[in-house]
This record gives sequence, structure tokens and C-alpha cells, in this order.
Amino acid sequence: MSDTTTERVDAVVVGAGFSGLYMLKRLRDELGMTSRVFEAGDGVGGTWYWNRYPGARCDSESYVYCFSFDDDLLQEWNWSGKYPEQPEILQYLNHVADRFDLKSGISFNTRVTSAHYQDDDGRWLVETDQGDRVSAKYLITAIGCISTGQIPKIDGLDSFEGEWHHTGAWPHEGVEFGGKRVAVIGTGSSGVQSIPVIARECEHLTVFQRTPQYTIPAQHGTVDQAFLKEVKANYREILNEARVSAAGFPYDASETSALEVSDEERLETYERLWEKGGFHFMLGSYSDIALDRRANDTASEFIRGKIREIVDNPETAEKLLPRDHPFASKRALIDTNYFDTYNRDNVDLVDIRHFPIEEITPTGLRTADGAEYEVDIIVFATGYDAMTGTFFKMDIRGREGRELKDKWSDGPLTYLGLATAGFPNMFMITGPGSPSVLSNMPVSIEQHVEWISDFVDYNNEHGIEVAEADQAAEDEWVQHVNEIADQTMYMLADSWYLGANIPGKPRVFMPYAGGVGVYRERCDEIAAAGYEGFNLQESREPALAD
Ligand code: N01
Repeated sequence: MSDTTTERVDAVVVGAGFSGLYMLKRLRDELGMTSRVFEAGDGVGGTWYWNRYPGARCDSESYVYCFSFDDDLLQEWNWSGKYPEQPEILQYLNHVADRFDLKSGISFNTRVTSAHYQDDDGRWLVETDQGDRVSAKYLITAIGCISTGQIPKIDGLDSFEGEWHHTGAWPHEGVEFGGKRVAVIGTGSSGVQSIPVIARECEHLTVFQRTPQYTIPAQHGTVDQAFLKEVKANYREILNEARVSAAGFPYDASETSALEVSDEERLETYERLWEKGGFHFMLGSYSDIALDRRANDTASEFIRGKIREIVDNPETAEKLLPRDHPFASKRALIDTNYFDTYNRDNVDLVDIRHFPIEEITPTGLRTADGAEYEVDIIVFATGYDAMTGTFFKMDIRGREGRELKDKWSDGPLTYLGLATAGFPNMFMITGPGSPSVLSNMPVSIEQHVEWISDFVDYNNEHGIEVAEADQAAEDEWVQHVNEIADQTMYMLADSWYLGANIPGKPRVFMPYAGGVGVYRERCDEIAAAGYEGFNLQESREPALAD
């Protein structure tokens, strides 16, 4: 299918965050291919472009939250904080885009509305809300995993006379909290990060909590210069270690069971890692915390003890104690002064597990027990239709017009989280079925971008016109993803990993929990075997660039 108004390129890339930027660089600078990159925002950055809420920062330490593909880039960039804060990550991604002249290859303020595979010519026809009509051999999604915000359907939101915002679509000019009464709904990562900052700025804050959370102190601060010097001297080695690790961090994972040490030793370990902060507590303590309920209980109970210690009011502390799910069965949270915030005079906690918010009124919120809360601003820190929501918004159709939404109606089905049968020449960067959100994202993103571009290069060299995941290989992979998930604590919580936060979404564990290093090895083996598990159809006319 082609006409004079349809532009022809080798690849369409959707999104210009970490994934889209690197994909563009690879396609253009290393493979010499033509592309269109479409980005809904008016700048690069993806999740870090949209998430500008107070306190937004990444939970990965800054020295590993970066691209590793260019040694000069690694050496020249200096993070100021132990963890990278949102404005600095956005600055970094702009720096990368400028340094490699990527912005000229991106169409901003442009949302892909549909991508339909054309059976007659084996190409993707992609359309946008700006009237673009592009025919591409490859469709590559770089849409992030957590990019479609969810605002719960609560009666009366339209009638609210104050301001309201979702953390993932925060106004660029910021929100003025001074002198205002504020409600924050949700206590996941976004809530836990923003609540302490909003509490300091506003007149009064009411936090509406459905599920109490385990959260570990970040122990945030400025970058330790001596540490940074050491990192820069060994950067390649450190990042290589991250690539083969379980979660994309260059930490030594513990090989000791929490159940094989004495109570004193275990307590000393937990105290030490609590002081060290961040993911070290989860990854560096004991090997079976994520796998064995009794081992997990020791960590869960330790954190409950900390909450009791930090929060002055015993009734508030009791409400904050997570009991209905094990530690780290939902996304592990990292905070700064989260529990201390409940000791402030201007902060109240409302437990909405038993008495949900029933209605939003012109002046505030009413819960099912009839209590009314007057507020000027409502912050929805209520999360995302993660991993599949953004795919479904795009109207993607594969062979014979089959909708992706239809194929995935009982949960996402992929081969390696990179491709899905019936959707030829479509690749997903950090798609469902890959480690993605269970890892330090830049490590997983780079692995996918490099694997996809190597595959595309292979196709170019071998005159492959159509590369499509084989149904049997996909079935086997999906089964493997489920078997691994079944061995973990993840199945014991109502989390967005399982789609449990979206009413009606099938309960399926979406990321791959087998580990980043193991996964990379499998992907490399598949590539080395000539892209095993893919059906490769040779072109009659091998020329690629049209
Ligand atoms: O979203 P969430 P998030 N009524 O889904 C509650 C990444 N991230 O934006 O637990 C009342 O985790 C919901 O309650 P419950 C990170 O991967 C990273 O905070 O479902 N409450 C929960 O408390 C993270 O996991 C970073 O019972 C409702 C909250 O809203 C992911 O993004 C920073 C509700 C949603 O928590 C998403 O985090 C920020 C309802 N109807 C985000 N619906 C960093 O790296 C939902 N809730 C630091």
C-alpha cells in the first residue's frame, strides 16, 4: 500500500525517552537507515518529561542510571545527587539528544494514533494525530512501561472546583501549594516521593491510603566525590557487572538465606542496609527474601518495627503497617522522610481500604463512612495502566487486521518481550515478558535496543524481508515467564505488575522475573542461533532502503 502522500522509511519508532533516543541513534548512525520518531511531548525524556511532581527522582543510583554506549559520555556527565532527580535526568537526556544530534530526527507533539500491518506489501502503515502517514518496514515501540496514567473513576470529579493533577501529567509550570489544603490519593512510588515535599509546602495535607506500604529510606545526598572518581576509573567494568546481574545493578547479590543466620546477625544486616539505603536493603540482604515466605517475613517484620519506631502516634503507625502482602511483592519503594511526615501537625492519614472515596464534591472528598474532607487541590498518585495500556491506546493491528488488544485480551503474549506472533517486523523495547520494570531500566533498554538493531542488521545482510515470532516459541516463552513468576512473592500482592490496579484487567504477571543476566544470555543464544524462534522470510528483492 503506497501513494504519493505516504512517506516511506525503514523504521517508525514510537517515543523519545531513553529507548527512542538510543534506537534512533543506532538506526541512523550505525545501520544508516531512515526513520521517523514520533513523540507526544514537546521534548525528549519520556517518563522524565511527564513526571515533574514534587520530589520526583529515580530510585536507581545516579552513577548507574545512564547510557553506557559511549565512553566519553560516561566520563563527561556528572550527576550532583546520589540519586538522580527528575530535572537533572531531563537535562541529561537533552544533553544526550543534543550531543548526538538526535532532536532533528524526532517529530515532537505528535502522537501515533494507529499502526496497521499491510498484508499486501508487508509494511506498517503508521498514522499520527498530526496527519502523518508513514509506511515503514519496521515498527519499533519505545513507549515505556508506565506511561498511561490511571485516574480512578470516582463520581463527581467534574464538579470539583479546585485544581487536580495526576503525578504523571504534572503541569510544567508547577503547582502552588502554599496556603492550600491538599489531598494526595495513593501511596505507591509517586505518592511516597511527593507526600513529604507537598507536606512541607502546603497548609494541610490529607493522605488517602488504600494499601500500607513497605518503604526503605533512600539515604539521599550529594554524590560522594571519592566514590565517583573510583566509578569513573572503572566505569566499563562496573556497567558490565550490571549487565549480567539479576536486576541491572552492579551490587553483589547475597547468597545467604535469611533463615540460616542467627536473629542477631540478621538484625545487624538489616540495620546496616537500612542505613545504606535504597535497593541495597532488598538486593544485598538475603537471597531468599523474594522467594521464601518465612525469609520474607523477617524483612517485613523488621520494616514494620521501623514504622512503629518512626511514627509517634501509635494509631497512625498501626494504619501504616503493611500486613496484607509481603515486602517487595509490590514494587519496592524508596523514600525520604516518608514515615516521619506523619509526625507533622499538618498531615492526616485516612485509611480508605474499608471506607473508599465515594464521591468528589465541589469542595473536596467524601468517603463511604460519610466523612467529608475539604481540599483545594487533589493529587492523584494513583498509578498507571502499566505495560499494556499504552499499546492499546495506539490501535496496533497485525496480520489480517488482528488487533493487538484482541490478541492480548487475556494478558500480554510475547516472545522474549521483544516481539509477538502475528505482528511481523514489530519490536517492543522493554515489552511485557522481558525484565523491564524489575530492573534498572537503562540496562534493560540498552540490551533491547542493541539486540533489535543487531537483528535488523542481520536481516539487512541476509535479505530478510519479514521477521516474525513463531507461535510455538512464543507459547513456550509465555509459559516460562509464568512459571518463574509463580516461584516468587510477586504473586501474593495486588500490584500493577499483575494488572490488579486496573478494574477488569486480567490478572497476569507481566514482566519477566528470571533476572537481567540470565535473560541477556538467552537473547544472545537465540541471536547466535540465527534468531531461533523467529520465522524469517527472505525477500525476493533484497534492497532495503526505498
Ligand atoms: O503508582 P502505583 P505510582 N482508590 O500503582 C492507589 C514507577 N515509579 O505512580 O496499592 C484509592 O505504584 C494504590 O493503592 P493500592 C515505579 O515502577 C518509579 O506510585 O493499589 N487508591 C497505590 O497506593 C512504580 O511502581 C519512581 O491499593 C488507589 C497508588 O494509588 C510505578 O512507577 C517514581 C486507587 C498507586 O501506586 C508506579 O508508581 C514513581 C483507587 N481507586 C514511579 N487506585 C522512581 O523510580 C490506585 N490507588 C522513584
